[in-house]
Amino acid sequence: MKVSRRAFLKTSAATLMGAGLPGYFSSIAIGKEKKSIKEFRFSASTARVNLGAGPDFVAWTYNGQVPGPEIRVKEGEIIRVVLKNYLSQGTTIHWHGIPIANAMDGVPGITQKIVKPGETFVYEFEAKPAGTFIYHSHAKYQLDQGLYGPLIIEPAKSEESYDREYSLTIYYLQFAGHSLTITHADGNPIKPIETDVLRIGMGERYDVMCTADNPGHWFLAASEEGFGEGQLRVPIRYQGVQQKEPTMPSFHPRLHMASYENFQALHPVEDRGTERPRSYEQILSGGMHSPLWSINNQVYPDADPLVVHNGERVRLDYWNHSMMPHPMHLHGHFFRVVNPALPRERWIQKDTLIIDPMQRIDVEFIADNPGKWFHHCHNLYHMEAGMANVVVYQG
Ligand SMILES: [Cu+2]
Repeated sequence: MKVSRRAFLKTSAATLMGAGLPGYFSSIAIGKEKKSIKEFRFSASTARVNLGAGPDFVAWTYNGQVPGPEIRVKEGEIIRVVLKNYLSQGTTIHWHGIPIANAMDGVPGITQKIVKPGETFVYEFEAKPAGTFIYHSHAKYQLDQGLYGPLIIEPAKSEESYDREYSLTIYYLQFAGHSLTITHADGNPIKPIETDVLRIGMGERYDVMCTADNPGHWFLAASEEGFGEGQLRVPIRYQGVQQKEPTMPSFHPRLHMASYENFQALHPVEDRGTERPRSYEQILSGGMHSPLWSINNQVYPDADPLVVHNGERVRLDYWNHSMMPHPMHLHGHFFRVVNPALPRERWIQKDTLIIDPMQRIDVEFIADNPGKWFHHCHNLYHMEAGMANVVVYQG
C-alpha cells in the first residue's frame, strides 16, 4: 500500500519530512520509580506551508509545519515540551483528552498565564493512558490557524498488530472499496465494529483498522458536514496496480455509519464514585438570531460553574436546542456516555461527544482530578462566542 506524500491531508508519516524533533531521553525519579523523559522543543511561529495540493500559504505552526511534529511515546514515559513563543500574540498548549494535572492543562486564564510573545513555558507530564490524542493551542482561533498536532501514547505492552499507521484530522471519512473497523474512541478501546463511513467531530479521535484486501487505486476521502465531498483526499494505490486515476468513494445516505449507540467498551470499566450522580442539565443554544452561543442561556465567562466534590459521580444532561451539532469537550476527565441499553460497565469512555441538533444525551464522569477545568464546545467559533463553562471542585 502506498500513500502519496502529495496527499492533501498530511499523515503523521509525513512529519518525518519536517522539522520533527525526535527529542532526547534522560530520566527522572518519581517516588521510587525511575521514569524516562522524552523532551521536545516546540517553536510557535508563522511559516509558509503547503499541504500538498494548491498554493503555499502562511500558517501558524509548531516548528514550521502543519500539523505540528508528532509526539510518540510509551505509556509511563514523561513528556516534556519546551514551548517558545515567536508569535505576535500569546499562546498555550492543551493536551486534549489526557487526564493531566490541572497546572499543565494549558487553558489561558484558567490553568495558567498565557505564554506571551518571546516567552518560554515548559510542560511536563506523564504519558498515560495509552491512546490517540491531539495537542493544540487553546488561545483564540490558533488551532484553526495551524497550531495542532498528534500525540500518540503507545501501550507499554502492544495490543494489536498492524503494518502501517497514519494519523488524520477530518469529518466524514470513507475509504473507497474498503470498510473500516473502529477499535478505539478517543483513545479508549471499544469492541471492534465495522463501518462504511466514520463521522469525526472536532476534538474526537478514532483508531481504525483496515484490511488491504481489495487491490486497486482508491481514495481515502473526507466530506465536510453540509459541504459535500471536499478536497480532503489521500490516494492509496496497491503495489503493482496500473490504474492511473484513484476511485472516489461516494457519500450516499444508505451507507452504514456506526454511531455512539453501537459502541461498547472492550474491557469492563471499573465503576467508582457515589451511587447517585450529581446532575447538571446543559442546554445548548444559539445561532438563530444571535451571534452568541450559550449553555443554559449563559455566555462564558458569565456562566455559573459546575460545582463538584472529590470522589463524586457527576452527570451532564445535554440537550441541544440549536440547529447545529456541538462537539462538547470536558478537560481533565474521561466521561462515560450513558447508554441505557448496556450494563454500566460497558458504557464507552470519551472526552468529546457530538450532540446533534435537538438531541438529548447524558454523560457521567467521576470527579477524581481536582482543579478548575474548562468544559466547552470544540467548535472554536462557538467556544469563543460563549458556549463554555468551568468545572470546579469544592471542599
Ligand atoms: Cu458548538
